[in-house]
Amino acid sequence: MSKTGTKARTKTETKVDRPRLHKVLLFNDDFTPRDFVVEVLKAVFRMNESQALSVMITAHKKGLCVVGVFARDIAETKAARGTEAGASRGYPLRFDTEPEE
Ligand code: TYC
Repeated sequence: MSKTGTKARTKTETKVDRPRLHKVLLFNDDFTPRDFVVEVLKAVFRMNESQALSVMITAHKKGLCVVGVFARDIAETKAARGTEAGASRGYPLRFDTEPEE
């Protein structure tokens, strides 16, 4: 017991880190048709027309756009499906993933 009458206690906590979420990024290019980008966003990311248009236009104007945030394996699968959809038609469309801070 200290002079103040308080007793030192030791509390043991086990902290479990939540798995980090990953962003899916869409990159602009000069060749993939806008309509095709919109169709891929709707098919792979289950976006409606106006969401897909807005993401496509942002990537087109700014160079890239965050499409969404997902658990790592989901993000990687969606990015690969989007990139493959473009490649299957000969377009350089590119999606990639990045861990969230
Ligand atoms: N820049 C392309 C064009 O003008 C359209 C486009 C938009 C391509 C977004 C990729 O991520 C992209 N046809």
